[in-house]
Amino acid sequence: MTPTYPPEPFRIKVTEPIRLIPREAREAALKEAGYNLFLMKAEDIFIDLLTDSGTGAMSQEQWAALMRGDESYAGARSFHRLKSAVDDIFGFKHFVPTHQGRAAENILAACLVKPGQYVPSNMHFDTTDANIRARGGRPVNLVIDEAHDPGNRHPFKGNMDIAKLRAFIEKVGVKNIPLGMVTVTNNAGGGQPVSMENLKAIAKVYREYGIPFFIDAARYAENCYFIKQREPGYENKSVKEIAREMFALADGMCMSAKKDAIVNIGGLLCVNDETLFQNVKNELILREGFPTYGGLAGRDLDAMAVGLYEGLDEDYLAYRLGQTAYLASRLTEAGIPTIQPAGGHGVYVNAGAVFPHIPNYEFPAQALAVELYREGGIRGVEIGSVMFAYLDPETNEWHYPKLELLRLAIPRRTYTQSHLDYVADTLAKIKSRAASVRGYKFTYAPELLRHFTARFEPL
Ligand code: PM9
Repeated sequence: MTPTYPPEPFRIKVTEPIRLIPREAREAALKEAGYNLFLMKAEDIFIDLLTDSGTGAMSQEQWAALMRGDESYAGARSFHRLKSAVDDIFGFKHFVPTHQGRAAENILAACLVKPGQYVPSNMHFDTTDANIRARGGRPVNLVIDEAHDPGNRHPFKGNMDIAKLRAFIEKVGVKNIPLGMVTVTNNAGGGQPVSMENLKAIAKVYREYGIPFFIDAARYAENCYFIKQREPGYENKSVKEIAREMFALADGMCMSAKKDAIVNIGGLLCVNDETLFQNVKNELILREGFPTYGGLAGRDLDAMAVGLYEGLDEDYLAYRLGQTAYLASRLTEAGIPTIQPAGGHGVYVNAGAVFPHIPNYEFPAQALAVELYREGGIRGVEIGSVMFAYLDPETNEWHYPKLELLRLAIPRRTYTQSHLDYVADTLAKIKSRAASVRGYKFTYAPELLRHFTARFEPL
């Protein structure tokens, strides 16, 4: 039974018009963009579920905070307001702001990763994966097997397989692992949470081997709310207390603030180690900006300071996770297979199962992304072989991800129940003509992060 749609814990004060352009115009727009939805004009999109990153609605308090922005080059009041929030919520010794999450990853990889070294995680997301590869490193995904089974309703499908982690460290040797990570929630694997029990076990293993432990914290607040809902012993703790417990396990974290800090731009890099912090600052100054603004305007720092607290609000989190659960349930009713249970920030349609006749090298999830736009002007994002297949430099063989997914990411505080109903109804229409849909081939693809700029042709 579909859960009740949660009433939004806000009302709408500003609106932004959206429109569905005619079918022929959608067809022409697809062709012009080389069938890559990243290359389309946003004005040609009706409902945009490409990403929940930087696409949410800021609150009245955040807009007010923008006006307080102190644009001093060094030591701005905005920095100190952000520092007070970051220290309070995360509790690391040091931090720098960055312009977004990948900038924090780049700095971390520049400071720690040498060619040939490995960085284990449950699953790295695309930019983390690419930043490690860009330094000659090897990202390694050690998520539990249940993560690859879309129907398995394990409550913490983002967990790392601790036995695999130990075996991996023993196999490649500690000296070849400059840092270990975990992504909360696990975006590449369905927005699934990691339990506190698993986080403690991960921290224990990394500590035992002397490997610095970093959390990719893009959606930490959603992860902590799942812990509160699903993990015994946490039901009476606040999400903020759970977050403090989680970060106390790690040596640092990198975070795209465009997700759970509900800002349009921004990121954070936190560390405990003094020497690493010095190196981080030097790298930051070279690439981003002075350590008290890190590539952002003072007003952005203020919006982030407010958004960090709003992202922890439990009424908001209940509504947010209720919204994704509602969409997932509507799709299940329509017979559309999705990763179960629903993720925190989006619903992941199992495109490989919608189009079983399209092989992974003809990109079934890309085909579904194109159909969703063609049918209803809706933009999702492929999380499958376009994004994650890679050529192994040692064996010269292509490796394909285990699942071909179309992610429908829900921007924060942006769309309503009727928008989500429209998405579910549109997917149901595509399902009824699924057998006639064909795959795609590349006409252009760069080596790293190819999903952003690749072009395709229908087969
Ligand atoms: N995630 C997302 O849509 C935006 C880029 S890909 C369309 O999910 C994690 C877990 C992320 C993430 C971005 C980043 C990078 C790091 N870790 O986009 O650079 O999901 O702020 O963050 C995107 P930035």
